[in-house]
Amino acid sequence: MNATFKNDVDLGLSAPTKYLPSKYFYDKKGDALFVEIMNMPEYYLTDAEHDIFKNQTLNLISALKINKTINFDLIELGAGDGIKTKELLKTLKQLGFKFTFIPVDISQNALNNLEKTIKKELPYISMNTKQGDYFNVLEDIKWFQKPKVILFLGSNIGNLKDGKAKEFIHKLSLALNVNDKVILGADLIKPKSIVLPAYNDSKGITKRFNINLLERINRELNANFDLNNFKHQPEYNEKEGIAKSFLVSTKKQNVEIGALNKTFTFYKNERIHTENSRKYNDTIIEDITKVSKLKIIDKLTDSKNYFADYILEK
Ligand code: AVI
Repeated sequence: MNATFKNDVDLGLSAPTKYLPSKYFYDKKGDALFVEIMNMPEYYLTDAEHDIFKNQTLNLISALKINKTINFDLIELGAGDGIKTKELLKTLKQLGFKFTFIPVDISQNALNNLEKTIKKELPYISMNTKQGDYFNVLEDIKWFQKPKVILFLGSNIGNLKDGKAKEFIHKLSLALNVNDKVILGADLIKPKSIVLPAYNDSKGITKRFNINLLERINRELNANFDLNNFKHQPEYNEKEGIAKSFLVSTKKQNVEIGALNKTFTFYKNERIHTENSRKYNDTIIEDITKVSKLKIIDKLTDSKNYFADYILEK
């Protein structure tokens, strides 16, 4: 993991347009900041998807067309804090469905926290956690024998560029058997006045979330980023539908990364692209899924029409 982190940081900061992969946001501090982000008033995504899971649980379950007599695996990719999923787990159990909940996350720390809360609040749920990168985990779940329902919620897909998202959906499809289902959570394209504040909150939590990536490089790769010399700059335009985050160097500066034995120069106003958060409509989701054998069979939206959970079937 550390070797990949080191190589990816080297690649990103050596590129003509500097970037850092957003998957590295999620160390222990980043996980905690992301939980704070999900609870902030500006970050409408969590409430919107929670609205679907809480108020349309039965519709969601019937859209999945699961056979009650057969045991299945409910696999959540990028499990996070599980607040939405708990609504589904509770109702599935009440209705007598038989399943094992398998949350997958890149962060072992996030999985440990989730396991603790599920054991405390829903002790009757059978659960196995799995740590890993989504792409790698798909190779393993391919061999699971039982029918599968995959949860890929929170618009996590939006952090992948469209090409990568297609590759991911294609790989996901290859890991599934006929009749297996996917719930794909997607934040919908909407005006800048709603989207941008979600990535530029008034308390500066998203800024700390971005800056933590530089702190992580300092901590893990023995670097000397001066965190005061970078500012957080998100942007969004509705036509493109992608919220983008940047860290901007406020002056010309050199940064040494000990683990790479290299010095990187940042010019005044030079940007490091840290994240894309794509927003969707039906056409984009159809385009991303059409490369695979997954078909859209249903779509549920929240009461404000901010967010959609697409039900896909192989
Ligand atoms: C995890 N992912 C869907 C979040 C998003 O909205 O792109 C990550 C995030 N970045 C800044 N705020 C939240």
